[in-house]
Amino acid sequence: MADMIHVNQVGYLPESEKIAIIPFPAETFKVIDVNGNAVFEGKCMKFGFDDNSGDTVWKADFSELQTDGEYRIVAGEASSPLFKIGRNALDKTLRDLVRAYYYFRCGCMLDSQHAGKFTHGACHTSVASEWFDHSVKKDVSGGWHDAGDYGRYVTPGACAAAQLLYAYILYPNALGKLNLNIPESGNGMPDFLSEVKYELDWLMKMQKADGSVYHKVSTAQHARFVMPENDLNPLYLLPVSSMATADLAAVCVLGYRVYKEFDSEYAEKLLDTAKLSLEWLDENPQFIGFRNPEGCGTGGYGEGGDKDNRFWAYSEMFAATGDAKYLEKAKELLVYDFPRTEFGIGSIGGLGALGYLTSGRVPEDDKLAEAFKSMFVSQAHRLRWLADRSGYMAAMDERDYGWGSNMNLMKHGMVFAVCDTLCSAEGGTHEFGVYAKRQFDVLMGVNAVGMSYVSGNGERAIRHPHLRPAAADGIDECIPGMVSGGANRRPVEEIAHRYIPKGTPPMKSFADEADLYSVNEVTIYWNSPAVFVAAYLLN
Ligand code: 9MR
Ligand code: 9MR
Ligand code: ZN
Repeated sequence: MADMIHVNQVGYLPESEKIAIIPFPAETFKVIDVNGNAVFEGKCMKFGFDDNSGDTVWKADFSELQTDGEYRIVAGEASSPLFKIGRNALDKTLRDLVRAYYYFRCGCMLDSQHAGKFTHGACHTSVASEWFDHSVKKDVSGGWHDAGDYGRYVTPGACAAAQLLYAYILYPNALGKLNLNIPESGNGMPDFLSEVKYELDWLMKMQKADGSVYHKVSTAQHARFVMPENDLNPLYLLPVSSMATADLAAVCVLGYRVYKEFDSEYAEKLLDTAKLSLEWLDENPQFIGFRNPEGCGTGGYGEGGDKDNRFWAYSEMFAATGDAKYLEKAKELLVYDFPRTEFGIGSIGGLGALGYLTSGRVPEDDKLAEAFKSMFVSQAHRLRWLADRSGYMAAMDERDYGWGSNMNLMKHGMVFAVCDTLCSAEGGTHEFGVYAKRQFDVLMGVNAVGMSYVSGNGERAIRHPHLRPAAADGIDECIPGMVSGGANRRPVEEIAHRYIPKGTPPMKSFADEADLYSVNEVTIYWNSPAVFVAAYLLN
């Protein structure tokens, strides 16, 4: 990549910090406008060797340039992709990231009025049967496909919906007025919430009469690369897990908090659904994990325990109702040592902490609230340390570059954003805001492969994600707004070494190849933390 200069390929807000990364020796750089005129010149600062990329890099700081326009950075013979500076520079990206959920919709047709050229027929509408007893059948149509595959799994779905709802709670200015051009547009509810509702409606269908929740619905094996309406294999409901049950309760009661302002009847339905699942959890304190039964090869999403899931559910229930008994239950779970600052699938204690902190029921100087805040702040300190020693300003250590590394990147961005938004009483935490922005810059092109990891956004954006409709639709252009999993130092596909030779540094272990699902798949829970960070930046 010695000929490349790395920038956020969509752009920068005018007052924001702006730093290009140059992976070759350069003393000076210029910013040129679309006519080739230099509008800014500066000196490059040597950073030195960056472990995770293997690059020796120089920084080009052009933060002073605040004039609206479209530019490139040039140094020596090399130039960067085109990017914008302006109030609206990130607007399309935020909208695309959210509109991606419309493209993930299952159970309905995507028509050209809303989907443009990326239409498809209604999919996965048949009734599903229980895996171990085919005579038990249920309509569980709807929701979002999980990812590049067509499975619909409760825990990742709840996690994505919750991250989106928290983005809305904390950054309503950025999200509340988005015009998404979805079938529900103009119905009186913010489009953003209509889209999330589409998933909540499905999640509620996954609940059984006794309150427990099926772990997932999918075909027995992943479909071939066909359009969703052509995936006609039978659908199965896989056994209940306590994680799915707790996550469903948590996200429904969180939904109650958000939707009651717009649709009280719907909000009550969410609350009742959550209560039923919580009662089941009370009566079933044992961990019920999940493993694919023999013959089922779709996403597993097993977890080693459910204390974080249960904590999240009780914390949300307290936040919504103020009932002290739920707070007691949540506190009892804090004797277990699950992480309190994690927002992603598999470890979601941080969502419980957010529930408590945003409940509006926390007295001044409350010990528990202070404890949560100081955990976020110390996590942010650790992440800042990582970012400061990264040539690309990425708050990532070597191990973070695994399957779905861009989720880690954006989760870390969320920690910085949450510190800035909720923990400022701690003093001095506003300094973390710029680190949230830097993680977003990394996603959008300030990385060692010089790619924007969001399809349709940036001159060198991913174009070939592992995404069945994108592969099967025969359209050259990629569905926009999809976040790639990103660099993975241990890709699992046998053919991966053809694209990513052994010994490639972690941050460079990427190829924009549809075959590489452990590198370049897209998922609903990799988009959601990116929506959160983008909404933070635009609020
Ligand atoms: O497309 C599937 C993707 O969503 C999963 O993340 C991945 C791992 O479970 O599996 C993909 O499906 C592959 C299957 O496991 C094996 N045959 C090839 C399939 C498509 O590449
Ligand atoms: O995102 C999941 C990743 O963390 C795991 O390492 C991987 C293997 O279990 O599975 C990923 O989840 C995939 C799921 O199984 C099926 N849908 C696509 C998901 C992303 O690749
Ligand atoms: Zn479908």
